[in-house]
Amino acid sequence: MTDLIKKIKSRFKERFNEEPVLIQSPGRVNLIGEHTDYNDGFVLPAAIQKVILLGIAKNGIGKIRAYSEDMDEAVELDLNNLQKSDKHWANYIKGAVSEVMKAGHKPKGFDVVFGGDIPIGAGLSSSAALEGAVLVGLEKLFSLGLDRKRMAKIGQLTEHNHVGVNCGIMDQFINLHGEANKVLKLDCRSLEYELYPFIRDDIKIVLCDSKVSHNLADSEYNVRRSQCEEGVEVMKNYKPEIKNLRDVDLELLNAHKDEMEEVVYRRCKYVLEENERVHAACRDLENNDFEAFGKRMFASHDGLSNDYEVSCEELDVLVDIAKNQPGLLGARMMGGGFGGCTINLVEEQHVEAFTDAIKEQYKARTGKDTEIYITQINGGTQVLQGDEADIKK
Ligand code: GAF
Repeated sequence: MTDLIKKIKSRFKERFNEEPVLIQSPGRVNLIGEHTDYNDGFVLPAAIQKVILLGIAKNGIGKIRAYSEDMDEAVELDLNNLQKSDKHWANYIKGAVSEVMKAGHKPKGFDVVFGGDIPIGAGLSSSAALEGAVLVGLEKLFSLGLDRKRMAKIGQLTEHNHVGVNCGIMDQFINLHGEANKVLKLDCRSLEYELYPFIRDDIKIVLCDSKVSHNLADSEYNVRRSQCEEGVEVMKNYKPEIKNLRDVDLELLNAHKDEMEEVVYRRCKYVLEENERVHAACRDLENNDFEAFGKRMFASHDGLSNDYEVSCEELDVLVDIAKNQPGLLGARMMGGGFGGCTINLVEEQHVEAFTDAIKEQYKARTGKDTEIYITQINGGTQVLQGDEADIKK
């Protein structure tokens, strides 16, 4: 981390001749509760130690000048005429600023340099990390009066209006509200949340990166969302007060199963079951019952693969290999799907053998290499001050 801080500071000095404010912004994992957030359901994510570090300072020239350390690319945007950038990453910055302005705030020109170690396209939410870092940075520089919930909503609007993914609020919310050693159960309707300690030193969170990212991901994501809405439309005919799947139970869904396409039924059924799994998994955490927790992760994966159909061969293979390893408590695909990582709970003494087995067997079965990340749960986005910069990781 100290190296990253030095790198961002010296790049900032070199490009803009300034001392920036430094923001540390994490990636995320989700223990359970997938594709439930945009149905006003429940999720159980945590912020992790993989981070983006962003340096930011006012520039007084009415422009956004941004430089990505990892891409080695720079952009310059006019604050009074924010155009879509041909650099994909710049649209997260441009989008966040546009949404802040749309909400009536008036940020001024600023410079940004950022880089980090959240793998891109691995489903660890590097995009929400960039949005969170920019928003916390803008608040720090211009005192706009944005609280963290508001920032999470603005991050989500950035995805909807400037990236084209109709995502839920999980990624942006956990990025801004995560706490070290705790998972966060979020009610995606009320945005109320509870934190659950996750401090078993003998159990590690191991991420296996499939290293694939199928380009179906964004389009199919939006299709899933519409299918859930289609199911809701049917049930609204019987209970007009229903707003979305949050207001539906299995009994009602099953009663009207024949009035919707079979695929729509399966999508809705998965979401209702997954919400129940989140509640049950939190009870498992309270009881320190990681075996039960792990079983729910497998059930979640089955639902995502068979009913929600957002897995892919590589993710299924990773879960299948994991299932047979000693010390494995639970495994599932994580995030939007169609690639990215699986999340695995592994007993510490077995982590090394687990890692070796996954690497070897994944290669043998898919011809591909995997990368394994052993993560720890960290705090949400924060401004680093002075020496703090060195002790936060
Ligand atoms: C992606 C989205 F951005 C989240 O909002 C969430 O829907 C997730 O996929 C699936 O649970 O990360």
